[in-house]
Amino acid sequence: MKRTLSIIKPDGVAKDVIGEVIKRIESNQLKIIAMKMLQMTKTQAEGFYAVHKERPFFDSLTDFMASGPIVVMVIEGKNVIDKYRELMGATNFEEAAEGTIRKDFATDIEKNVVHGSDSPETAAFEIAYFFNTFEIASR
Ligand code: IDP
Ligand code: MG
Repeated sequence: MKRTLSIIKPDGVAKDVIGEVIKRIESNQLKIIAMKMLQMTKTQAEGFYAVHKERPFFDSLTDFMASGPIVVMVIEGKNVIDKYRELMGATNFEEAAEGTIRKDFATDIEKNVVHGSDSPETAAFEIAYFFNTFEIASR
């Protein structure tokens, strides 16, 4: 699998860093092959983050993810899953490396600007959660 799902979360959209995130993707040899803006319902956010349903932050996280518009993208490239997670930085922005998206724009462990799939299996599930095959370009 050389595709991953990226989300610019509601805080990232509110902070007007959509262009910044896209610039970092495109300037690191990764290609956007699908993209749209939408707002999830609470139920859709719960389905997306179902793997975290036992976590103490699940209710708050899914409220947050449904709180405003998000930008979802499919990104393609060599080693894209690891590469995009490297561009994002650690979950906790305080631990994120210099120059990463979360280090530069996040202000909260929950509201951390971006999401990226963490394995080929989750990428397949997460891409199909938002896009059908006709919505994904081949470039
Ligand atoms: P990831 O987004 O870096 O893969 P995960 O552990 O998969 O991190 O957690 C999913 C999302 O849940 C995080 O991006 C963040 O928004 C939120 N989250 C993770 N850990 C915490 C926490 O300890 N408190 C509050 N929110 C958290
Ligand atoms: Mg994760």
